Amino acid sequence: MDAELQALAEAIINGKRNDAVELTKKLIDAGVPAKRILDEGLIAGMSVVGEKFKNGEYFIPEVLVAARAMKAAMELLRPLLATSDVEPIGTVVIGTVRGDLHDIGKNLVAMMLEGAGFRVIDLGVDVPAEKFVEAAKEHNADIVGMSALLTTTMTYMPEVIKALEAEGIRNRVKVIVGGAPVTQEWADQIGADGYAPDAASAVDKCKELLAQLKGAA
Ligand code: B1M
Repeated sequence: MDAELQALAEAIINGKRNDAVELTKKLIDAGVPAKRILDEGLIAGMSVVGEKFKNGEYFIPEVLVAARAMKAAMELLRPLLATSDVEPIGTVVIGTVRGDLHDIGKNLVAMMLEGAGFRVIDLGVDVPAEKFVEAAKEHNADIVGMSALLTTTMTYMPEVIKALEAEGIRNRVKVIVGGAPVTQEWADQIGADGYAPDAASAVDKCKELLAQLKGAA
């Protein structure tokens, strides 16, 4: 299956949506675990796209078609990552912060959290602080998750934490942050409760934060 995974990565790199969908179907049918399809096919391909964008070989249109191909393939993996008919273990409100339109990583985190049994309220992209606060209150969230892919938008994360404080709900929600430019140091600096470098670790971290929250209750 290594050749098919490689071909899937190539389909993402070349923005071939139909090929990406067909290859993902083929890999699922062959019993390749969804996590492997994600890591070795989709994410591997998107990393190359990022490199090409960085070194000027690709421009926005190429990146967009690659992103569309990745999104379409990810939709096929969604049911495999999500569990059904189980009482949610906790509620996570998640979004990409204001000014930032990147949502592939955030969607992946949301999907994996759903798969791990969390109820996920996805606020989408370009989310202002007040929307995070409103949703956290409305859905009685345990965790607020923020994603940022730009060094210029990660600086908005502390604004959301301040807004949670101003509304008096900071002590009853845990905050997790992530996204390519985000680090553990940044999370510590802004007073977030957790950081995760990837979607699988985000699930572990959210479970840990939930346990802390329940332990404190
Ligand atoms: Co943009 N872009 N982009 N882009 N883009 C980056 C981020 C960039 C690093 C590319 C580069 O220069 N090499 C660069 C940022 C530089 C910087 O700030 N340091 C960049 C830039 C500059 C821009 C624009 C400013 C370009 C322009 O217009 N001149 C512009 C900004 C638009 C905006 O947001 N306002 C822009 C636009 C776009 C597109 C719209 C074309 C498209 C996004 C499409 C979409 O998302 N629907 C796009 C893309 C696709 C990328 C790259 C190529 C790929 C991002 C991606 O999807 N990665 C990216 C380069 C790169 O990162 N290699 C780049 C795959 C995804 C699975 O990984 O999102 O990191 P990631 O998510 C991971 C982890 O970070 C983590 O888990 C995920 C899964 O493992 N994670 C979390 C993410 N969120 C988390 C939350 C958590 C925990 C973990 O807890 C809540």
